[in-house]
This record gives sequence, C-alpha cells and structure tokens, in this order.
Amino acid sequence: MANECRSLRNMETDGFQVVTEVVTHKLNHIPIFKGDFASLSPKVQRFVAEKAELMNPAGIYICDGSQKEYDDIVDKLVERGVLTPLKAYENNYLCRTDPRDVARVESKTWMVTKDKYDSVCHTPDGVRPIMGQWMSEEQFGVELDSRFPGCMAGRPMYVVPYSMGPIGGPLSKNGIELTDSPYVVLCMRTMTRMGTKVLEALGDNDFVRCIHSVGLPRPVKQKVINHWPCNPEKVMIAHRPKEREIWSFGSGYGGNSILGKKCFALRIACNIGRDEGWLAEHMLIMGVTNPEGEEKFIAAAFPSACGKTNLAMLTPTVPGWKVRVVGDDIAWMKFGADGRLYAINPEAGFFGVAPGTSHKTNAMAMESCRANTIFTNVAETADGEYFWEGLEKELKEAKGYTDEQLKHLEITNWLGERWHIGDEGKAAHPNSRFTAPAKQCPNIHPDWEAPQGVPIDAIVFGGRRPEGVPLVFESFSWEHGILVGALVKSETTAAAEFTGKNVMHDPMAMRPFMGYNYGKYLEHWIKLGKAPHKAPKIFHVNWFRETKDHKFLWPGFGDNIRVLDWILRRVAGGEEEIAIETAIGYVPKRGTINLDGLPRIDWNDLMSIPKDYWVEDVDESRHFLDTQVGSDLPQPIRDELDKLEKRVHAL
Ligand code: GTP
Ligand code: SPV
Ligand code: MN
Repeated sequence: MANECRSLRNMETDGFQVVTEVVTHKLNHIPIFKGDFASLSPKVQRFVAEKAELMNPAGIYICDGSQKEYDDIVDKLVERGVLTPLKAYENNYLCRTDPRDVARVESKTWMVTKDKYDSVCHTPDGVRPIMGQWMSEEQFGVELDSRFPGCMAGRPMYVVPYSMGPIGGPLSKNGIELTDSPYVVLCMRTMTRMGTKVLEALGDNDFVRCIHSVGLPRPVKQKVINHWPCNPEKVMIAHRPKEREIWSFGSGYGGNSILGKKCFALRIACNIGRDEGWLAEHMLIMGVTNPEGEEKFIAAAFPSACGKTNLAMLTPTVPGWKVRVVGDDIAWMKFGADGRLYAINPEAGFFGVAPGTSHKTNAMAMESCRANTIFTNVAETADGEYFWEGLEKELKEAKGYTDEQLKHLEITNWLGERWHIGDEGKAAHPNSRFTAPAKQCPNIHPDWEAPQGVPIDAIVFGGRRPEGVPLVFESFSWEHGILVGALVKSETTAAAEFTGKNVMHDPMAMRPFMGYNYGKYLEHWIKLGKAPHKAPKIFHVNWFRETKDHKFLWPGFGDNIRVLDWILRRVAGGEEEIAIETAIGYVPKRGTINLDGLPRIDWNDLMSIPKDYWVEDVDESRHFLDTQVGSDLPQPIRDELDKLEKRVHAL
C-alpha cells in the first residue's frame, strides 16, 4: 500500500485531518543554512521537516526571494562554472545543461490517482492513452522509495515559497517547492512571485506541495557533465492531484523542474479548477487595441513551440494597432459575476523558446531579455553575446560584418564546442530558452497583474498544420468550438523528447499537461459555457500552412495582427458580410482580411478547404476520439462531430 511507504508517511496522506497544530516540528540533525525555521507555519514546518528527513539534505535554505539572495546564488553558480556571465549585457547568464537533459520528458510524466479513470479515459484494450499517463498509488510508492530516500545527500535543500498569480489575489494559489537545484531557485524567482511575502500571505493555509531533486546525491558516483547534475535514467515527474502534490526526480530542465509552471499551473491547477469551477489552460493572454482605441482581450492555446510567446508580444505591421501582453503560456480563467470570462497569467516571467526569436520576429521578447535573464543551451559569441538560429542577419547588421567576417565569427555552441555559422549542427539547442522577468517586456499590459484578471472576448486555438487547414475560421457555437479545440493537431516540436515532424493530436494544446480524464475535462468546458455565463467566441488559426515545396503561405509574426483584426471584428458583431459559412466554420470572405503592403498572398491556397483532406481528417478525428476518449466523450461533442462529418461530406 502506498500509505505504508516510508516516503509517504505523513499526516495528510494517512487520512488524518489535523485541526490544530500543537507541536513545533523538529529538524533532526539537519542544519539551517538560511532563514528561520521557527517562523514557518506549522504546516510548512511539517512539510519541510518530513521531506528533509526523507531526502537527507546537507542543510536547509529558506528562500526570502530578495535580489541579494538571487545575486548570491548567481555568484556561487558562476564560481562553480554552472553559469557564465554574458559579458555584453547586464546580469545575463548562460547555462549549459547536460545534453541529456534538454526538454520535458513526456514519457516519464505521470498522474497518480487511486482510480485509473480519474486520470485517463476508458480507451479500448491495447490502446495507450496519449492524454496523460496513469500510475497506481502502489506503483508510485515503489518508484518513490527507489528514488527519494537520501536523494539530496550533500546538497542544500532550498525551500521556495511561491504564488501563482499576484500574491493574495482571488484567483491566485500558493505552492512551496523543495529543490536541490540552485538553478531552479533562480528560475522560480523569475517565473513566479517568490519569497517571504508569500509565506506571510499563506498564513496557516494549505499550499501545493512540490518536491524536486536532480537525483544525484553526493558523493556522486557518475560523471557530472557541464556541472549539471541530473539522472536521466531515473527521471520521474509524478503528480498526486488529490493531495495537490508533485514529485519530480532526475531532471533540472524547464517544465520538469520549475514546478510552478506545467506541473502546478496546468496539471494540478486543472484539477483545482474542476473542483472550484474554473479553467487552467495552456494559453497566452493578450490585449489588442484597434486604431479606434478599443481594446479587447484574447486567450490563445497553441501547442508547445507553436507561437504563443510570439503572438502574445506581437508588434503589429499594420499602423494604428497596439498589442500588449498579459501572459505568454498559461491562463487561469474564471467566469465573473457579470457572466464574462476573466483570465490571469499565473506566471511572473517568460520561459521562451530562443531559436527563431529576433528583433524582426519578436522584438518585445528580445527587449525583455536585455538584462536579468538566464539563457539555457544557447550559443555564445566571442564578444560575450548570446547567439541562436535566426540571429545571423541581426548580428551581421549590428556589427557591420561582411558575409565572410560573419562566417568566421568565433561562436561556442550549446555543447561548449567551437562553431561557425554554416558549420554542421546547430548553434543552440532547438529547445534552448530564455528565462526573463515579464515586467521587463516593453509592451507588458498595465493590468497584467490585476488580481481579478482581464475579460476575455475570444478564445483561439491553433497548431502547426502544413496542409488542409485555412489561415483562420470561426466555430459555430461554444460546443462546436470545444470540438475544434479537442481536434487541435500539430507537428511535433523540440519542446519534448520527440524527433522528426509528425502531425499529432494535441487537444486544447493540453495533451502533455492534462491533469485528469480528458472526457471529464471536455464536460467541464461544456458546463462552464452555459448561461448565465457569456461564453466567448472560439476561433482556430493556422500560421503554418505550406506550399507544395514547403514554404509558409502566410508571413506570420507581426502580420498575424491582420487575422486578429478579422477575429475582433467578428467578436464585435454587426459585420456578418465579412464571413462565409463553410463546412468547418465561418471563414473570411475574400478581401476582408487586410493584405495591404504584403507581398502576393495566394488566397486560395491559404484559405481553401479541400474535401479529400477534410473527409480523411474527420475520419481520423473520429478514430482518435473513439480510441482516446472512448465512452468518456461527452454527447454534445459527439453530436458536433456527427454534424461536422455530414457537412464535410457535403462539401
Ligand atoms: P512554448 O513556450 O513551448 O509553449 O512555445 P510557444 O507556443 O510560446 O512558441 P513560440 O512563440 O516560442 O514560438 C516557437 C517557434 O515558432 C519559434 O521558433 C518562432 O519563431 C516560431 N513562430 C512563432 N510564431 C510564428 C509565426 O507566426 N509564423 C511562423 N512561421 N513561425 C512562428
Ligand atoms: C512548453 O513546453 O509548453 C513550455 C516549456 O512552455 S516547459 O516549461 O519546459 O514545459
Ligand atoms: Mn508552453
């Protein structure tokens, strides 16, 4: 039984409800390196003491979240060679990981629930669920016991109190991450509101318990590569949604270790949202102001590395428009008393994809990274600047290099090897990232920290769809929009362990982040959109449709404002003539998307809805929903699928 496992022996999991706490918890023989243990609430004390007893760190370091603390940790990591200052900037650092630890590991990510079908759908025999992996409590106990006891030996255990969302806000939630990775502490400080203020706001309330270890106790037997301890063979990212608990082992990278992000703000939070009547989604949030000065807010869900950060920070190419970012990756959304949907960005920083980011594609991201940023697995120029694929032209122009000079520029690639532009391989890892404070973004929205959130007028889904899917379409209804979201597909990217470009299902862009039975999740969406709630309109976009010789048909980036313009005119209503009804939804009538100033756009290729493609696609979608959601698929969504099929066959 899981409850009898040594690692899980604590009062919460033994099923006792502790009403008042009388004992002050003791730390047996484990010194405090920093902070005042006695000042922690009894619940926090108990959590820290129990986990310290289990993982046996050299000492406990309670983070206060101050700049000085951040600087002290940075200095230590620079001394040890974990971070390298990027000399060209102020307080920017480069980190190279062990090349085996570069992305989220979906195959090692689990949801642990007593009942399997709380986590995954009733899939037919022999079908492996792709939305969530389930592990039994018994198995989890075994896995835990083979990893966590003594796993922090010789390393400090950092106690990281943090808030997702503005501290104390009505939609915000608290967590405490215990980690033996000082790199993770730095990232958590940028990505969340972290430190003493959170403990004060927390009082004696509960919090999401997050336990993270790189999984390499000292003395280390294996060779540590790049001063980046990790344990790739034993990676496990496990969630206990009912207990609001996360156990992560063996990886120090991104979503595997910055536990406030995907683990808490999506997988655990969607469970909390289900219980409390709100939504935790893999969505950017942006404010878009038209030339008349009217602002509307959009939330958009695209799978990992499919353009959320870029869209959220977009610099419009059409004069008069303004975009301001509220969030670039995660939205917590709740219907308010006025019936409108309100969203907050639970994060405080950007953990953005570096390659492809430049002043041309995303100037706002580049400006956000000018200082106080950690770059992970990018390349470095001889002048102490960061470098990655997509910066060639900018670098050449900034330095006034000739092509020849550019080719000879000394670069150290992400693996720490000498490299030149044009050489084999990549300068930066395709999933290399910047970790930058959101407040440094020049077009951050003045209300980005509004505790009650911003009102969402449109929800947009999208993915990388090289064929068949038009630039934009609007769903017919909330339920149809949910089907559109449920059928999101995209080419795989480097954000997880995939290689090659296969189009795969990523429903609601949540496939890797689903925290409970996906059929129940769709039901929750359906329910929330009913009156008196005023459900926003739902759209689908595709920036990635290609010509036969694999060139993008749409310029994308700043020009995406042209599509947002159409979307917002549809939201405003009163302009029925700008759309035509098709089998898959409303699409723009030719001439209703502003194409002024663009090179020739092949409208037909960009907007067509090929019958052959869609007949096959609906068939494949039915197969997907039958096999992956099975009997858990809500009837209204099945009805929408039937209707879509009929319409597509009549094309
Ligand atoms: P995660 O942080 O993994 O969730 O990714 P994301 O959805 O925020 O994606 P991001 O905006 O970082 O973009 C990922 C990649 O897609 C980058 O290399 C971008 O340059 C590229 N990209 C973004 N928007 C567009 C676009 O409109 N057109 C094209 N062609 N590429 C784009
Ligand atoms: C994603 O993969 O969607 C990310 C990066 O935003 S990570 O935090 O590593 O999940
Ligand atoms: Mn993401």
